[in-house]
Amino acid sequence: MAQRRNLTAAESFAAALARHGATTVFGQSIPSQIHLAGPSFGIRQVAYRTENAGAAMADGFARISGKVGVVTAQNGPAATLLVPGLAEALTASVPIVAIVQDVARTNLDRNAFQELDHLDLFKGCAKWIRRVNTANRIDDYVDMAFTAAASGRPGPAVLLCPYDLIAEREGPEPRRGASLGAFPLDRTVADPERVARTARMLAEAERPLVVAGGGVHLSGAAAEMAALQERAHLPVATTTMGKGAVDEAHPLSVGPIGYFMGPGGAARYQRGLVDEADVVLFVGTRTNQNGTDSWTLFPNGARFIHLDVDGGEVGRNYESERLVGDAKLTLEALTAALLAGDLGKRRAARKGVEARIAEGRAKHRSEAASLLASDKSPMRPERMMAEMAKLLTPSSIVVADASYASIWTTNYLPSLAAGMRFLAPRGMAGLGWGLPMAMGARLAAPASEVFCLVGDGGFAHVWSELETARRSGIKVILTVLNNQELGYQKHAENALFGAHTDAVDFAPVDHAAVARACGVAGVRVERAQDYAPALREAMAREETTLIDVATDPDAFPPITLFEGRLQA
Ligand SMILES: Cc1ncc(C[n+]2csc(CCOP(=O)(O)OP(=O)(O)O)c2C)c(N)n1
Ligand SMILES: [Mg+2]
Repeated sequence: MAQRRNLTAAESFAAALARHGATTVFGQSIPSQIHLAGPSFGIRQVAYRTENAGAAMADGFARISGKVGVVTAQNGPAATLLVPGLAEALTASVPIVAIVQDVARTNLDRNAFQELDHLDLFKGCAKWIRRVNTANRIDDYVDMAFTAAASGRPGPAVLLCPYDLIAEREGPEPRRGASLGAFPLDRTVADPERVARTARMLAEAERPLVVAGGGVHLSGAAAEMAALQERAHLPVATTTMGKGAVDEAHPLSVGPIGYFMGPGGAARYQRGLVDEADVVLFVGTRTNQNGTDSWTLFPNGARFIHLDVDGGEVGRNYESERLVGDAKLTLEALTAALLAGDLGKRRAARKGVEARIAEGRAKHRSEAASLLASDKSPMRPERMMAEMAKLLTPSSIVVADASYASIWTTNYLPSLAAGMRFLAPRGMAGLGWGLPMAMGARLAAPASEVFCLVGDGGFAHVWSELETARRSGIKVILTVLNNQELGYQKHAENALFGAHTDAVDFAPVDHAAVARACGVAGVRVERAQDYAPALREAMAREETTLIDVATDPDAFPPITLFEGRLQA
């Protein structure tokens, strides 16, 4: 620790970040003095190539570490490139503090170099945006930023730092001592009277269903979700963001539900449980379009209970009994209330529900069997998932980019334990997050094997970060699903309009060669039987490996929109 006397302004900043537990900051040198001061305060800079990717790295780091992600950027054009990543974090409720340099206070509003109204810029994609205007308030503002990011519904906070302020030779004495960098910062439990009432609703229901969203992971509530499932005998489905909330081998796990319950979908034959539910408990989900298959999934006559930390989300799309609070504490209270009451009905129903789920799983397995074992070349993604599934352990982390990659992983890779992590940029479903999010995840969990799957279109947004992985010693096992097209775009156009534009097909790209050019291992896979050995070799390496797999351009994931419109 540096001396606590005579700090420069930049050192005061670094000291405040360190106090909140920041040890890894994603940046590209700027604000330079803060990064120069960082190492004396135990802070490592991981230097991204583009700000887009830096924000996604901070996001992946936060999702896995349970700590607020920190990213820095220069004013103007660099700041604008943070917007996509912060938009994802805002929508997916991931806490990030973005420290953005601003022009010198004396140069405000006189067309200074790369001057931009950052307060306006970030309005649509951050929870909180402020400029620190005097050095002696640095502690106050850094603490406000972390508090905004990590309290309530987590999300991004932006702190603007004038160039001249950071350069001040004399910073303030540190005057705050709290550490606010872990989330959830505050846990509150929902109103006990409502907990008791909703416990009765679940106990007395004919066909109850629980839907676990990403909020379960944000709250660190997987153990409590598993306890509710097992002890109250309740079937649990998950959203894409909630995948991993329960062990999918548990006899009461329904699997992933949403807009991918068409042919081949993992939970296609569980639809009855969803369509016939009379009481639905949502936990930490936005009830968004994809998660509810455009709000078609649950019956009109059902009664809903919605547990969320953000009261504004409760009842947004389904009028609900309100449970506003932290998922972990409130699930614990709900399970206790259920156990204190009469669970006879649930116990009696359990065998039947389990049998129904088992039957649905068996149907899915037989429907998917030939694709899971397909020797076809170019390779079927289902076979890729079958091979990868054999190599996963509960501590593995799977990261998928937007588009088909996140649908293949959600439907065809198993959650092996409550709390296993599957990351995907489902806040915005923006292309390009996969690799940088995986890199952030690996930095947060260096002992976990991180498997990342990306489409060739999405990956093209972030090729440059392969060099970052190499330079910064970050290992991920990256598979590119190289179907040589913007698959989702092309297939959706075909399904909706019967034709596609000329934007959706690519010239061939050798991604393995791109990887080797950046100094990481690159392997090309043309035949199905070569994928598993390539994965195993990648696991044995210390460094990042890119596996470029030639995949079937006509492999359609189980998106319900495609049903009856596209022929495989
Ligand atoms: C930043 C961004 N741009 C455009 C889109 C629209 N979009 C959604 S899926 C998709 C195709 C993605 O292609 P690729 O990454 O190769 O994956 P594939 O569907 O082929 O597996 C596009 C263009 C988006 N989601 N995000
Ligand atoms: Mg593609």
